[in-house]
Amino acid sequence: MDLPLSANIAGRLIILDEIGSTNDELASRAASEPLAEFTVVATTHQTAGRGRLGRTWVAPAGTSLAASVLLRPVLLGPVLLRPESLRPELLRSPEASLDRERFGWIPLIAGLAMSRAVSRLVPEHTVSLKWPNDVLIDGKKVCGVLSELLPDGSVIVGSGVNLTMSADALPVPTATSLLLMGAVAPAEELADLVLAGYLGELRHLWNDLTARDPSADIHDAVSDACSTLGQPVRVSFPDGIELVGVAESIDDVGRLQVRPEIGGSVEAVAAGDVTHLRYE
Ligand code: BT5
Repeated sequence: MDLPLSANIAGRLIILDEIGSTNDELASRAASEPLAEFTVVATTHQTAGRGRLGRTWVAPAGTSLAASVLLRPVLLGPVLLRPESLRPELLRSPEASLDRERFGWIPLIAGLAMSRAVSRLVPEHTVSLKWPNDVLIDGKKVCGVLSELLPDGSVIVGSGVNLTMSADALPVPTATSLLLMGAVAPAEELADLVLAGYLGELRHLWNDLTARDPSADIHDAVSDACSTLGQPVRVSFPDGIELVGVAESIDDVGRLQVRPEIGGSVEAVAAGDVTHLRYE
């Protein structure tokens, strides 16, 4: 496979015919060799794709893009540092120097970057971001994002995008693909358009997020794109507890602010599965 547009934008682009998980592959390469920021591992045949919380990401061979991007907030490039942490002795100590609070923005900017890339290919449709990590076309999931922190403080952001799946090949009824939404092109061409668009947008957003004086633009752009806001939602937490309420806003560290249906004060949700109740 050849992805010429994406190769121009990635720091380094590693294209594989087949791989278990692009996130795992990038993590193992990052552990064994120094890799530049925006190194990307991509394939259209991922055999052991992972979702969040041990779930699986499934796609028939050749019908989807799986791409993982390496972000290095500590060691290279723009840094996610507080100004008071800019002492040289702290630069290689993730625990001391990373402003972890702002890591909640990483899946959100990845989802925003992907929703912008996807919307160019399906201009007739409504593309939105479902907090925290799904890209939806007309309310159906076309892309999921899995962000993972490595021991050295680097972050891998993996995205799966459904390109040319037919309706009967969709893994779940809540999914869709670019083809089903009218983007007609071979999978390889769609993969390159999506990945190049995504990487270009992600570079801008990442630079903005890691600027020492980040603008409010990211907060506004993510909020504008996020179809979860204003909706009745059910949040399922990893421990099994559920919260039903209305998603009101995203706070300054990327958490979803939910006003409980049963009353009480607004709860800030950092991690959880959100169901849009209007779509149930
Ligand atoms: C996600 O998890 O949505 C994150 C998926 C990330 C996949 C990428 S591919 C590249 C990189 N390498 C990896 O190994 N992973 C990343 P979550 O929110 O937990 O959603 C998972 C759920 O989405 C599943 O339980 C299914 O219900 C549904 N699902 C599985 N495959 C899907 C698909 N192809 N399209 C839409 N929904 C799918």
